[in-house]
Amino acid sequence: MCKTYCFILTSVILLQGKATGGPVRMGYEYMPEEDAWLRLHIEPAIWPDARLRCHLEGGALASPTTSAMTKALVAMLAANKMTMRHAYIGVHALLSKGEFMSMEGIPMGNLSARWREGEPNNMKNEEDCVVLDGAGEAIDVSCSTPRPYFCRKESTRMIVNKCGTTADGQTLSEAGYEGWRHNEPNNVEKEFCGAIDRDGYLNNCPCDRFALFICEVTPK
Ligand SMILES: [Ca+2]
Ligand SMILES: [Ca+2]
Repeated sequence: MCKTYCFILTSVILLQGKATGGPVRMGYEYMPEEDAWLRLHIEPAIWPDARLRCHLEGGALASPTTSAMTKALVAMLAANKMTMRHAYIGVHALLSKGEFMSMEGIPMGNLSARWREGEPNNMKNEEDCVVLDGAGEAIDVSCSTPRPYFCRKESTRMIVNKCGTTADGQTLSEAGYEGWRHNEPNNVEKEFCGAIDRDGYLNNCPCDRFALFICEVTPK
């Protein structure tokens, strides 16, 4: 039974549901055809910032890699009444002018989405990023105009926790350390994530607070 807090020691993002479907916080929707999670960020950002934001969420800018992906991205625009608008995808030509590829390095020609008629036209010689429109067509655009954007997270990167456990599912006691700061966990403002203060004491805090973070890698 969860107490008044949920603790995730190594994750700054709290996710709910199972990796195979349930609702996930932060606006991600599960896509069974790809076994991946997608999110349409409505708040506009320039392409580099959109890329960074997806990365900070543990994913990458999404690209229409398959027809199912294209369909899903178009459906997300429609669900947000944005069929007449565009959103950034991961396709760009920032590494080599005119050679558009996805974040995964897949050339545009091997992706599912097709260029809108007349595109890419590289207007003013500054269109190195790509948006998807409500019809599922791609348009090259300037990277420096704020626009909505799509993020994708792989299912295997979703960490599902029980309340009061680390990212590995251990209780703090099992993990070997539960040195809370005096009067913590206090859950003063929906503090569902865990942090460690500079002096080594644990503290619960809101999951949307910007903070340094530590990753743990298991040697292969
Ligand atoms: Ca264009
Ligand atoms: Ca606290």
